[in-house]
This record gives sequence, C-alpha cells and structure tokens, in this order.
Amino acid sequence: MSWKKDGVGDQHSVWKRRFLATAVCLGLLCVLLLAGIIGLLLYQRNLLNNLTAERDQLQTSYNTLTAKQDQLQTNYSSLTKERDQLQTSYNTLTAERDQLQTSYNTLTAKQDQLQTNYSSLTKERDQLLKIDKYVKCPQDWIRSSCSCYYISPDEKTWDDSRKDCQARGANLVIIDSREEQALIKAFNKKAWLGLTDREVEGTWRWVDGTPLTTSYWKKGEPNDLQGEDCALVDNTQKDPVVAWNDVPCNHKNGLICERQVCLVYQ
Ligand code: MAN
Ligand code: CA
Ligand code: CA
Repeated sequence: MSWKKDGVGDQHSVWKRRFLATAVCLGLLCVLLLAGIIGLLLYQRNLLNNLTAERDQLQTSYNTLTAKQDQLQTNYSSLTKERDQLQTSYNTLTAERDQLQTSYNTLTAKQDQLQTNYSSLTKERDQLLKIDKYVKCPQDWIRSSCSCYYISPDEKTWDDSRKDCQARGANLVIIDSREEQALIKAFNKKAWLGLTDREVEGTWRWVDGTPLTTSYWKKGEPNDLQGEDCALVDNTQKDPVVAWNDVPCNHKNGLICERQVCLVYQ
C-alpha cells in the first residue's frame, strides 16, 4: 500500500510537475501570444500609420492634381475661346484681304486704263502743240484769217527776200483776194510780192506756181521798163488796192512774208 501510497505520491508529484510544466508552457504560450498580439497590433498600427500617411499624401496629390486639372480646364477654355476669336479674326482678315485683292485688281486695271489714256492724251497734246504752232502766228507776225504776215525791216533782192521768207517757214506774199490786197496795201510799205514773169516774159506766176488771175497793177504797169521781172507793192497811190509795179529782181526792196496756218484743218 505504501508503494501504492508512495506510488500515489510519486504519481501526484509527477502530475504536479506535469501541471507546472503545462502551466509554465501555457504561461509561456500566453506570453508569446501576448507578445505576438502586441507585435501584430504594433505592426498593424504602424501599417495604419503608413497607410494614413500615404492616404494623406495621395489626398494632397489628388487635391493638387484636381487644382491643376481645374487650372488646365480653365486654360483650355480660355485657349478655346482665344482660338475661336482668332479663327473669327482670321476669317474676317481673309475676307478683307480678298476684298483688298479685288480692289487692287480693279485699281490696277484702272491704272492701266489711265496709263493708256495718259499716253494717248500726251500724244494728242503733242499733236495739238504741233497744230498750235501752225495755227498761231509767231511773235512779231500779223494774223489775218488763215495767214500770218511778217513785214521785214530789211531790204534785199527778190531772191534773197524769198530765201529769207523760206527760212522763216513762209514764202513771199501771194495775193489771192481783194481783202488781202487791201491789207498788204495798208501796211504802207514798198515790199516784194511773191510774183514774177522770169520764166516767160509777160506771163506772171505766183511763187506757189499758180498763174496770176486778179491783179492790182498801177496804171501803165507792168512795163518791163528796165528788164523788170519781179513785182512789188508800193505806197505811192491813194487807191485802197492799186499798188503793183514790176522792177528789176536784183534791186533791193522791203519784203513781206506769208505763212498759211489753216491748212491742217483742210
Ligand atoms: C520807174 C520804175 C519802173 C516804173 C516807172 C514808172 O522807172 O519804178 O518800174 O515802171 O518808174 O514810171
Ligand atoms: Ca518783166
Ligand atoms: Ca515797171
């Protein structure tokens, strides 16, 4: 029984030891578990802190991005607006440019027309000036109907007188009307006429080749008194037209030149 008792006591201490060991183990386990839980909690807390920090950062980034996006949206809108405005301006300018181009073309055409007109006017003016030169009498000449008369202050032979007149773009005076004769007579000058019978004695011809038809010889003239082949007008008679005499061609007398100025209109 004792061994039983002893056995029981042994068994009891075994159980006691086992129980202690188990308790120690459990205690250790509890400590480990607690440490694990604490570690886990700490880890979780750390994780949470990190996440919170990350979330905050993301939130900040998000806010920044949102602000940037808003800014970009605003910029985009204003750029769109500006682009639309520029497009409108561009369209307007294009239209204006087209209009200007048209105006320019029209003006160019008009300018060409004006240039042409100017050229033809210049031509006409030059022609008129030329005509004017013939229509008007030079200074110191006398105008009567379609003739200009030059009364020279010189005295020359008939030939020199004729040359003198030709040098002035004229000829010795040719009388072809009573009015003209009256005018020449009124000049009250003894001067050569463009009239000669040099070719055929007694056959008087004007310097333009026309034969003499109406004449204003003084009484007894022409008489070819000293071999007289050239005619002159003198101022010895009171009659308004009668004034001609034939005299030697180499005598020196005054001279009257005549230039026709209406020929251009005929
Ligand atoms: C002068 C000259 C002549 C003229 C006679 C007239 O001799 O003039 O030509 O015929 O006078 O008496
Ligand atoms: Ca004669
Ligand atoms: Ca005579």
